Amino acid sequence: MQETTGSEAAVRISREGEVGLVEIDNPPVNAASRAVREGLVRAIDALEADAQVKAIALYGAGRSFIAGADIREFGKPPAEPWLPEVCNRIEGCGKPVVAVLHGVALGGGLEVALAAHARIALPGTTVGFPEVTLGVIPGAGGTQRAPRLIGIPAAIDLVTSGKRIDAKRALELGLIDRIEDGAPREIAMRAAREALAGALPTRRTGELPITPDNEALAEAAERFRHARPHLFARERAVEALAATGLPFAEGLKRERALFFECIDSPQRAALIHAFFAERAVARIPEAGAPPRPVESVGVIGAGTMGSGIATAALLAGLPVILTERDAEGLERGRATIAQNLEGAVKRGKLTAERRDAILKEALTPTLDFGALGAADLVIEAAFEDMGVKRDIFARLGEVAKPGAVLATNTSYLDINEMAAASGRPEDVLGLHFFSPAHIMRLVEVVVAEKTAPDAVTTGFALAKRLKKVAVRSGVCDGFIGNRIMTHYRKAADYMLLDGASPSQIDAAIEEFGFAMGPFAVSDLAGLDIAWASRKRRAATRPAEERYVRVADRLCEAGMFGRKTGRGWYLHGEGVEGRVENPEMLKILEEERRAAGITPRHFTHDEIRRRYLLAMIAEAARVLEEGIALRPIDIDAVFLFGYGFPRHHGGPMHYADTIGAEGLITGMEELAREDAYFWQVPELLRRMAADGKRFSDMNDR
Ligand code: T1G
Repeated sequence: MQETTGSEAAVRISREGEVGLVEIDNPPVNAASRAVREGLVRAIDALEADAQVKAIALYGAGRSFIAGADIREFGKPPAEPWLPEVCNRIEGCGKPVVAVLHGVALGGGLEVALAAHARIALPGTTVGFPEVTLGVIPGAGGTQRAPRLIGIPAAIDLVTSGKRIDAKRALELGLIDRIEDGAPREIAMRAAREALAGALPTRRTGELPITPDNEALAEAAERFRHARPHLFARERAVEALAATGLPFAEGLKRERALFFECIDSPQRAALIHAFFAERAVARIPEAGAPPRPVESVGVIGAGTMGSGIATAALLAGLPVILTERDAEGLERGRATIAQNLEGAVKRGKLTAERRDAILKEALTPTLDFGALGAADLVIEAAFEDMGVKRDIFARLGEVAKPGAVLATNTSYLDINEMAAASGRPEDVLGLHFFSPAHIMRLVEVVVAEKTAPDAVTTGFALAKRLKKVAVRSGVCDGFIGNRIMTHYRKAADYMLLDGASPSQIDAAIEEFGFAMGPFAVSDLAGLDIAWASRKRRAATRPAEERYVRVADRLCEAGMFGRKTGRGWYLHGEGVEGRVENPEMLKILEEERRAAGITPRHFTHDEIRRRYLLAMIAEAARVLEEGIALRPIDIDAVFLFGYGFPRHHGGPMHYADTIGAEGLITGMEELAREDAYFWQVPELLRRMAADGKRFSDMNDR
């Protein structure tokens, strides 16, 4: 007999002889929505009351068990039944309850499983407590039940890392009792019968004894008190785990209180925003156009970027035709790709056999430009010079097969010019990768005037296949990320000339949560890259724009940073930590004197305020001009391409914590010293007048 419970039939029960089956069906990931929670309670009530039923089994429909609480509900008033109550109801059931896991059982999903009296996982299942990555802690008994099964040290590792582990590791730890292959429903049937026959041991997790380990808890508490970034939720998680020293019911109450402390923290709002940002950016105007099939990729240019892009495509299982102008360059590219793949083997992302097969069969290095005619999509990653790119696109327009998408990896040049040179502008777009291209997740998909909608969705589909986060950008100098970065880097240079030092500015920005400050990043990337941009823009730089020459003079002296051993800092053998380059300090001194500047002190707070205000101001203009679709797209660019700290959610999410009025006041104060640089974007004034936040513009 088939019954449905829960408003959307999110939970269905059925009976097979003495076994009551509970199927959770809430696509796409069986999130524990209110309907699922209500359905689970009704199911347990009904099956416990049914004298015919002697054992119960829970399993998920579709691709997984339960992927966790419904994070769309966070920040809204919690609706009953609460997940911890559902878990207690399952655990308190008078009949054996077995959970069968497949796909994923994460967060609240794993907590439901731990509340069952036994757990079986299909091969390939992954489980974990990702809550801390969302700024919360397991709030449905996970911090109280997991330690009773796997011990406090393993529970600390699992809960505070947010990592996912596979079924084999879960079995070793004791989170699950068995790994069995087959269909979840069949395994559920069999497991329930085995539980009845005593062949599958069952027990209430909450009743298991706990082995105290105050030393491990104290060490973790100390570690996370000083950790960078300082994540509020990780500390609360350790406190919740420590509550296992209380009677179980008390421990649950303590966990719940700590969970709500996290729900109220700004970090939770930011981390959830970052989670949804990664997915929201896929909602583009062209979404209705089916992408063109891409079964092979061509890459023009075997330099660092070309080799990185080729590596990313090869790792995604795509064959790559790699071209260069000369054999030496081509060999260098092939060697770089081999090195990149070796790194993937070392990181456990690839087997050595797969690496060898890729290099032997999937990669085709060639000097024959015509070979690109076989590719469904070609990415140009040649020298950043418009003349070079125009020639390439003119040849590509001839050589590439009809319907092939022609992409450029340029970081700021005008794609419309390349499109025109190709003779088939509807096939041309930008795919702006970030170095190292096989590691950094961001790709800016730059839509030129005549780019066809299905070329855009082909770019998005390729990015997804490469496990990248694609963000749609319009055409302007620097697209979204580099354009905004160029602006806030100026704010850093102004502070440098006015009295701050590179290491002070870097330290202040790293305290905010960036892994590296702007000067350290510049030394790593190479000062010559931005130098080329400044020289290109020199002719059109407005007279009223303040210009700092320190970086140019470092470049003129060949001091490009790490690759030359000297830049803002000294690098190489024997250099301990961050040592400012004395020649840079001398140039800085000369430039200050030439500008008649008496250096003044900057606090870290002021450095952060100026830097972030400049970032937000240019971001608002990028939004106003329609270069970015929504504020959340700008957040995604900075979260996935520029190391913006996730626990601040991105520049626009962070801007909302200040509000339009506060931003305008801050900019107007600074405009007193430099009216040109600190012009207030019109959008901010409209937002202030309308009482709007950036988040109000994310639903477009
Ligand atoms: N709640 C609501 N929606 C979710 C969701 C969730 N937990 N997980 C995914 N989605 C949406 C997602 O936004 C997307 O929607 C669609 O599902 C497909 O997701 C009490 C408090 C499960 C590994 O952190 O890690 O439980 O954009 O594109 O790549 O202690 O989703 O298509 O409209 O990511 O195959 C803990 C988060 C919550 C798991 C699948 N659980 N999700 O990846 O698909 S907190 C998580 C994931 C908690 C308890 C606490 C992944 C996935 P749309 P997708 P995928």
